[in-house]
Amino acid sequence: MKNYINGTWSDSTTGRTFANLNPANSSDVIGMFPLSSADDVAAAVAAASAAFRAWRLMPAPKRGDILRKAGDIFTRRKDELAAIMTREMGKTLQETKGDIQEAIDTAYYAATETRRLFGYTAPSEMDNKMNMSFRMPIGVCGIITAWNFPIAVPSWKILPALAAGNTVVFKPSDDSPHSANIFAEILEEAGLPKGVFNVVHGQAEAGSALVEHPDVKVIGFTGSTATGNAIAARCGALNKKVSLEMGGKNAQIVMPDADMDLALTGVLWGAFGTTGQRCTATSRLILHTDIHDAFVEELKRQATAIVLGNGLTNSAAQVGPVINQRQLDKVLSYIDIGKSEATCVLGGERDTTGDNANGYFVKPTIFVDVERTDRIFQEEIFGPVLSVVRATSFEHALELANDSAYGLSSSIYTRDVNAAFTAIRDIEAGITYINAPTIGAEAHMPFGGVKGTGNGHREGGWTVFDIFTEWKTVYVDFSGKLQRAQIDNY
Ligand code: UN1
Repeated sequence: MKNYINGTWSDSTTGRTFANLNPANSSDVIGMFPLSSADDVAAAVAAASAAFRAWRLMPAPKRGDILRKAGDIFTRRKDELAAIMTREMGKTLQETKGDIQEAIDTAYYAATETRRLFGYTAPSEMDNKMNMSFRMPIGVCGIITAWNFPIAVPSWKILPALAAGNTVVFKPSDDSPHSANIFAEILEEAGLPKGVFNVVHGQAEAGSALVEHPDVKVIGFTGSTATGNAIAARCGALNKKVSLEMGGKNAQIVMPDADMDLALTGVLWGAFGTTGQRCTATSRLILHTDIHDAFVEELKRQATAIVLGNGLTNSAAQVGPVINQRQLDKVLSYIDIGKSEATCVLGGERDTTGDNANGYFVKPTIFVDVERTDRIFQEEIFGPVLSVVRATSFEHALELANDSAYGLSSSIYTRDVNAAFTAIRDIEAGITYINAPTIGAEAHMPFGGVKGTGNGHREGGWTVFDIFTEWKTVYVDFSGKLQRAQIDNY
């Protein structure tokens, strides 16, 4: 399988490749992909720079027509692409279909926004003069993303970037390269001109070449906090715009007046859906002391019944594997840390039974008696591991929720309207759910987090255009004479 540069499928000039493995069965090799170098990145950036000249001038609603068509093709290829995605990154078919639906929603939303992309007008302080402003495309955007949402998360960045008139070089995760190639096929079939969208596969070498390239004007990144911060430091030095979407340590609070069954289904989905591998996953559960013991008992009972398995071959599977050996090692080492810090009441080990023997499966794991200073309370694990803490009051619950370096998503289950609104106001997170789990963001709403999660940008919704456009301010003076601002009018 190949890179996609200037509308052509090509190997890396290095001739080197990497293997894409099925995490549910590591002996299943999906394909070899190019391990690209700075030269390959440069070829893609050259194509994107050349394509920008015409693409930026195409009327925005015409660009929107292509994106709408891409949405139609994603819809047509949804089942086929879901199977490809499940095979390469492990979540169940139901979830991979949801991932693609998020891209479909984004495509239609971005297409519609091409008829809006509103600017502002404002009165001038002078006679016979008008002031207005327009959103302008920036140029070549470098997009670097993770594997846990191989289509949805790239779509949040790529489709609005294209809608606004930019061109794109996409460096997908080396754990989900096949999905990225389908993304390219779909945009090509939708009629995107050559060079407007390019895919360069690889690892850190390709990613950093993209960040460093002088003709790449914006970087949109989703991934680990360590990598994101390193990218931001380089972008700072190079004076490049950068949008970061990084880690989370999201908390669900359950108050004694909550609907307990609802709160249970919420945490089961939030903590163990996508094998806990969402940046929005529920990794901390804050239980009010009055309901703590009963809730933990019922949670344990229901989590025990979760079926782990290969989403392609086991139709009963509810939770898939973690993504690769490295992540398996990381999750298991956090479980060891957890066992030294707190009490493991469920799971706490790898699952190698039956068909899961060759996959990276980890049993849903729950720790109780977790303290706020524990590493499993503070650090992002990105696996099916839930840390439960006890809160003695509502105020204490909020304090625990906010005791985090991250601030992406959050949730509270309560029937008390005052508590709900106080939580909306006081939880330090980009997203707060009331009586719903920490996962489930919709494509047309701003998505992102505060504190260590991001750098002030929001993908999704109308806010994504703040990342992928620059403002042009225009003054039209029709007075026929020199009018000196701030001088002649006062
Ligand atoms: C991510 O984990 O990077 O809200 C994105 C959600 C999904 C998106 C998650 N719609 O959980």
